[in-house]
Amino acid sequence: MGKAPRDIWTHIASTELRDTPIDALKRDYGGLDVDPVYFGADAAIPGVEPFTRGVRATMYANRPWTIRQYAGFSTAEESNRFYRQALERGQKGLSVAFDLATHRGYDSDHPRVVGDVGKAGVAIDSVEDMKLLFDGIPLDQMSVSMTMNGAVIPVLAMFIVAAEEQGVAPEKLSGTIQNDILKEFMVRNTYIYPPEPSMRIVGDIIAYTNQNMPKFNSISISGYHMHEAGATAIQELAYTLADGIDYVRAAQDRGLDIDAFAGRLSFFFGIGMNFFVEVAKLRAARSLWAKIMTDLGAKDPRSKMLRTHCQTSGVSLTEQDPYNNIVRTAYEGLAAVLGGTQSLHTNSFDEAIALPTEMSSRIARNTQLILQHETRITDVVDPLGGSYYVEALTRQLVEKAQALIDEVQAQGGMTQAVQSGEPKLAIERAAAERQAGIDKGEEVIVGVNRYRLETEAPVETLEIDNAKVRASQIRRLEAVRNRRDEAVCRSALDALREYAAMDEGNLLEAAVAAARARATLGEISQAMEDVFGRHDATTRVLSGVYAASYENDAQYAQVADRVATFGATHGRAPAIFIAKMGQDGHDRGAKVIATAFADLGFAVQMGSLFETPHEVAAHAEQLGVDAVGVSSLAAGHKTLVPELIGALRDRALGDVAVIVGGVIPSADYDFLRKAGVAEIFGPGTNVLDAAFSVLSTIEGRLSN
Ligand code: SCD
Repeated sequence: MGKAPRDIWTHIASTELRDTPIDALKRDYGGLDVDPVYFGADAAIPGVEPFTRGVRATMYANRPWTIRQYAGFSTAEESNRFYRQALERGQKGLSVAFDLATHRGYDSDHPRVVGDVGKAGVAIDSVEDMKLLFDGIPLDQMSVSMTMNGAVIPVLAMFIVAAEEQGVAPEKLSGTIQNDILKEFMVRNTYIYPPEPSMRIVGDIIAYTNQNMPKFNSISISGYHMHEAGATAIQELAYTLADGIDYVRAAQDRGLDIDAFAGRLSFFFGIGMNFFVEVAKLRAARSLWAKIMTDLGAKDPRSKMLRTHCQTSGVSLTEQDPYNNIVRTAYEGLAAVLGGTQSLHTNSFDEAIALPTEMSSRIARNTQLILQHETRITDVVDPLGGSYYVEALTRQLVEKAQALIDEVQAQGGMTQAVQSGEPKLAIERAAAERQAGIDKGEEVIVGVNRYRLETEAPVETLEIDNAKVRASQIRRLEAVRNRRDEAVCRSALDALREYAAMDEGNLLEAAVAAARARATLGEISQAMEDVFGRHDATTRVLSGVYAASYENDAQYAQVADRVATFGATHGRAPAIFIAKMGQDGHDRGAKVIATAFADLGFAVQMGSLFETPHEVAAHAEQLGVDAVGVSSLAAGHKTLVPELIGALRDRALGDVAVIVGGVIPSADYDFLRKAGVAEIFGPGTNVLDAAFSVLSTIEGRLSN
């Protein structure tokens, strides 16, 4: 006879609890006796492989999840102030958001990033910025997550040097670096180099942290961005775990022992509104990963634990009736916790509109504090374990995600699949189908396609003075460049370039030396770009998905008819160029619009990511379009859109209608209209309505 589940659990729980007796976890709810764990007949035990019920035996009964709010804006000083206040008010771990210039490896003085500096995250150009970011925050005590993938080498190097100059050795550092490049090629788009050298970088980081930073999680294998791009739960699970398989193989290929590094691989999932599916998704992820790691040769149970961070879903937030977002986030946060997350970010309610304010950040943080302190859900481990529904959903997700993982493996793994573009297209197809379902009212979004308010009260939003941030960054960059020993800095950069070219040596190790010598983020990135080149992705637009979802729909037919009439009158289809400007790589909305408009009969061309306003104007001229549709989700619109309109006018294209969509605070509408924008579409816009209105604008301009 094997040991009873409770005995096995008690044994592991005692280790986790150290000196605390297990009975200390028992609760009395006004005469109701509550144990820290309950068992069914299936013998599934929390803290035991395959960890479906959680990676720890005692879970939150012993230690709650880490409240880790993702934040960072404008300058290092401002972000530091914000972090310190958040930590005083109950936050437990840090999570740094960098601006898009930093993500893409550009210093703040680079001409391509004029609209991006300090927006949507903090600008980091050198070790001096990194030191200011963590000023007064002891890095041997605080675990720090950094969401960085493209410029991961200079950022991690600067973090290591900033800690060193605080007197903290690398082995004392705890935290996580995202370092997940495969999903960047698929959905998030902050890559710099082509896939192959990018995978080498991932491997170098795993090897370096394995050697020097034993408490640091070398990667955060992320499904969140797939979720946000519109992936189904099955796709998010399968592609994320398949990415994980490739990272493990990449590390094994360089001779690392799986049990030496696997315990520091971590994950990151998105949590949306489909409550029980999200709970089951995390349970399924753990059980799938345990099996995958066993198959890859792991022996140590710690190597098989899928430890994860979660973030509530940004795309589930609405611009309309935005206080509803507080409720949505609370339910999503609850799902993440019932699913057994290790760390959590809850979104601020105004994130569909602008950057979070102090007030909205406080509510977001308090949402977790209330879950931890008031609801008592931390008292019992995996309280949904044994629910017929949740267990059945978990099993189904395991099966279906496994089938998709097998499909990817049969094609040679995720690095191959990413280069073929298939997973990206599959996710885009799912996103377009979902959008059509919302537009048709089949999926109800309260305050958007049902119960909509007649007038929306304005919400206070935070605005970053981007020009001011850029000016101050440029001053600091100049000071760093003036003060450093140029020869030492050059030779460190040369060594890094050589490591890149020879395909040997550890790039992070070389970058640490360069960061110490005060080489800037842009210079360190450029040294590798000199060898690897910069990746230029081809943009593909799906067709037919929207049309198929709208078969026999009267409104769809009406808009398509009007587009056809336009064609008959003008001898050509209405032509629109969909543009993404600056370093904003969020292209889900742009892709959905491109697909839908093309299906409706528009002639749609989509630009590459990361274009400058002048490049977009040049395309518009070349293609002879009637309209340029700008999609902006990273707050660069007030700089980039007027520049585009100016560039169009310079080319005598003042008649081309400029249309803006995305995350645009309503307070900016007037500014944009005065600058010459014809129409603005916020989140939650019905795509058919948008198409109708764009067509009317184009017709209006042509008849003038
Ligand atoms: C935990 N511990 C326990 C325990 N629970 N010990 C005993 N009993 C229990 N019940 C121990 C753990 O073993 C660990 O110690 C320590 O407590 C900390 O717990 P943890 O569970 O490891 O928690 P944490 O340190 O917070 O780490 C969580 C992750 C980590 C592993 C998930 O990778 C992480 O923090 N990730 C965050 C990633 C993130 O913030 N990403 C933001 C992305 P040991 O370590 O000694 O074992 C934002 C983003 O991309 C937004 C979108 C965008 O920008 O596009």
